[in-house]
Amino acid sequence: MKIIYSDTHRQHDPPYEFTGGGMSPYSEAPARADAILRTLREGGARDVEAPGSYALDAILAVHDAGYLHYLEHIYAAWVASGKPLSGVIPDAFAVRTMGGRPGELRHRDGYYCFDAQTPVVAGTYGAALSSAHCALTGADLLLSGERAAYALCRPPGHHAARDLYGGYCYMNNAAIAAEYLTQADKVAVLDVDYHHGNGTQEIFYESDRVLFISIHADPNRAYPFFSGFPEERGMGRGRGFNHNLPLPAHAEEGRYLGVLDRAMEGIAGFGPGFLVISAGVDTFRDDPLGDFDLPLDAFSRIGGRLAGARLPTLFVQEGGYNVGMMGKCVANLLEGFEKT
Ligand code: SP5
Ligand code: ZN
Repeated sequence: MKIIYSDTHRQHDPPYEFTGGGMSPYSEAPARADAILRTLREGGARDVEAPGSYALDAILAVHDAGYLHYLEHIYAAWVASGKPLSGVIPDAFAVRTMGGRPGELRHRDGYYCFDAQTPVVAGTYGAALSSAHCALTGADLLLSGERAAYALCRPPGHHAARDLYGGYCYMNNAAIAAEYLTQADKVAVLDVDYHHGNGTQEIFYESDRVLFISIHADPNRAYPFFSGFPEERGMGRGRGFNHNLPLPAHAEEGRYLGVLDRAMEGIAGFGPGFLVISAGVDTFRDDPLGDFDLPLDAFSRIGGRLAGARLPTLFVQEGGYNVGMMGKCVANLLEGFEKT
């Protein structure tokens, strides 16, 4: 299958994240995408293409205009007010009833952000835009009749909501691609990243054109903590079109595949024309951020299950933090799909 990739991701390279009460090296590093591409090439992949160019409209169908303006300009405003070059990390957040919005851009950090682990640096906006373009290019490949495509997106996207960033995500690549595909037919988004895809859930919460199903670590113990519970089923026309399937710590392959089978039944019942996979591989047993127990070869079997839907399928890269092994996880996932 075709791989869509751009080097532009490298310009998003924050030195630190604020997690666990202090600064540590940024987990969502450029080496992740480099490792995936290298492994896929070593496995014989030759179809690597650059993303096409798109008008901002395709992104504005999912994200708020003021939000995109903020992402583009906040770093310069932050540095101009004497703050550190290492990146924008807000220290006051617009939570719950605090919905007011300061007039000046430089005071708006924390209005569009929900955690302290997702810095904005000079290259963030360009990299996030290019990442979204990779997903859109993959969507266009499906529209032109390809059975599947893999968008090697970095930064990832599934935590980003209409006007909120966090969880290393700024633009919701999978949601942007899914929304774009709805011009042709209904779309199912299946999120298999270890973390709940809170952003994708929020974006399609009131939609009956996009079904969202997420299999993830129970938010009672895992990030993003405030979203991803089974009671969240959608609203209005979207009621019944959002499904959260949380799993306990140390979840093993048998249990995982059982839940995946339920998700695939839900997708078949919905009858979409396209399947978008938020493909995180932080479910791997040796991932530094996860606590599931999936061995490497589980990813081929997961890929096989996904292929069973017999739908044009777009894989969008999300998380995965074991730089030494994540390329193999992705290669197995895609091979398992292609062999089925
Ligand atoms: C896309 C995605 O997988 N986002 C995940 C965000 C979860 N962040 C939790 C971070 C806490 C662990 N920090 C470890 C620091 C080691 N450098
Ligand atoms: Zn994740």
